[in-house]
Amino acid sequence: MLWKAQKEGLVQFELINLRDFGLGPRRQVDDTPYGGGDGMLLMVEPLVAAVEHAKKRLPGAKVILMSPSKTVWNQQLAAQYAASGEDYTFICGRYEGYDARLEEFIDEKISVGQYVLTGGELPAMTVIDSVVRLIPGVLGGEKSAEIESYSSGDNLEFPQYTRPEDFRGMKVPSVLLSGNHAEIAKWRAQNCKK
Ligand code: 4G4
Repeated sequence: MLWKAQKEGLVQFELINLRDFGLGPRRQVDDTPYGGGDGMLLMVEPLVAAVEHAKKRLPGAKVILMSPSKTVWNQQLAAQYAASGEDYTFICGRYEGYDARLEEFIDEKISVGQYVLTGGELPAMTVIDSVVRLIPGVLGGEKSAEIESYSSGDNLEFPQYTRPEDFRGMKVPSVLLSGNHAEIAKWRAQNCKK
């Protein structure tokens, strides 16, 4: 869907490879932490060079760091981002983290949940997917009301069925086959999962 949305000019993605901003002949992007400790950190120079490159491409873009803490992503934020018309740059961390001086170059930190992953790429993809599907025209023929039912927080989700009418004796509620739209709406209101 994201690929199709870009082809249709509804959204535009650009990938920046941190390695292109690495230091020295080995294009180094990571180093050991001062004061000791396990593992490696992303160095501030390549990170800031990459952010500044992104800023040249999109001067007004908000810079978001995907991180295991702070603000947790939700449907309300997805709706805000989708409606904002702003550009966004997502920084995806790796290793054990990043040099703290990167913070100066970040507008917001966002987490997709209270768990740690090896990199920020999947969180960034999650955020991007949740925003792009809300851009008008991305999901063919979808109504804004359907979007609202999720973003209102109280999930107005009702059970849905498609063919067959009878699966191993489990039947589709007959009201849904009745064609009576008032009755169907009533049934759906009464059967919200909540
Ligand atoms: C920044 C600092 C996001 C980014 C440290 C990123 C989980 C989430 C990372 C790290 C992430 C989330 C490698 C610990 C990358 N993990 N929940 N990992 N680590 O959104």
